[in-house]
Amino acid sequence: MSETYYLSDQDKAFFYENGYAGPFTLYEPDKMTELWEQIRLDLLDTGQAVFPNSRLNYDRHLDLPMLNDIISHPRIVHRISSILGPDVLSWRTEWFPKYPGDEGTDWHQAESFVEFEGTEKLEPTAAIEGHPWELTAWIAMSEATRENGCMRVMPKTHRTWFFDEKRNIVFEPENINQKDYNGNKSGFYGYDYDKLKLDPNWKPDDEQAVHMELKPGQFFIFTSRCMHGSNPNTSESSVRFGWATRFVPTHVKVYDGQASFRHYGEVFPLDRYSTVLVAGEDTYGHNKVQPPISATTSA
Ligand SMILES: O=C(O)CCC(=O)C(=O)O
Ligand SMILES: [Fe+2]
Repeated sequence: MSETYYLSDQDKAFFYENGYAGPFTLYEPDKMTELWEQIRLDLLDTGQAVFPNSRLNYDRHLDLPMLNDIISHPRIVHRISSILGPDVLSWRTEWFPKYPGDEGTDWHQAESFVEFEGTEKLEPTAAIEGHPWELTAWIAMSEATRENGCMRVMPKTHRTWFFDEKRNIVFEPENINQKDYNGNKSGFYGYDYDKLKLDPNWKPDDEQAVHMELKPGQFFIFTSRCMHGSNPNTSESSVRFGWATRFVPTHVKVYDGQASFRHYGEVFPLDRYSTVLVAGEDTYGHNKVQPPISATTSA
């Protein structure tokens, strides 16, 4: 029988208590580093990309088999399924590079991913109170340390909203690397997440933050309701490459009734977009669903 990687009862209890779990290992550092060299090259060819003119490289798992192998890998899917249930869709993947000198990512919370413009990207149709219906596996393609901008999470914050993710705010790329946060630069890739604070005078208690230092090939999972962000990259020359892979159960409607969406000043037409069924089956029929494209790398 092939190996399984479902969360232990202890890991599940930790997740429900804290809003995140991990780190876990997808690939050993040497293997991840080798794969990453190839992935970086593959990313440059946007000929088959679903959003070919986007500098953001969203959803490249839809055209690059190596990335498809990752989002459908049992080491990720089993852990995600342990929380989201047996029927799981990958709905988005997103690159988060942080170069030396780059600001940290503002503390933030999300669930339906309004993302500052327009409306909900995700709408659950069978949500259970207290049970998350979206998860991210954030994978370190290169090492992530406190110095080069690793992610940080605020345990136990997933039960309380500190931000209104449904408020629309303006993309202001000229403000990148400008905002001071406790002596460091912070921002949200051209948005100011502080503008979404429910109480403008509230300040997160940074002392409670958990810093997710990861080796290449490690990942952690979290519900975006759990307040998270990242440190600035204060290193001399170390680039932090993170890949956020996002999942929902099949009962969630993705981009429902939307022909395109806007984000970071770009427009993303959805005519070639599809979710990918990474576990179980889709009995809801809410979304365009495709199976993972062919696997090419070994586990
Ligand atoms: O990588 C980062 O700095 C931010 C990532 C993030 O917020 C996410 O994956 O939801
Ligand atoms: Fe986030």
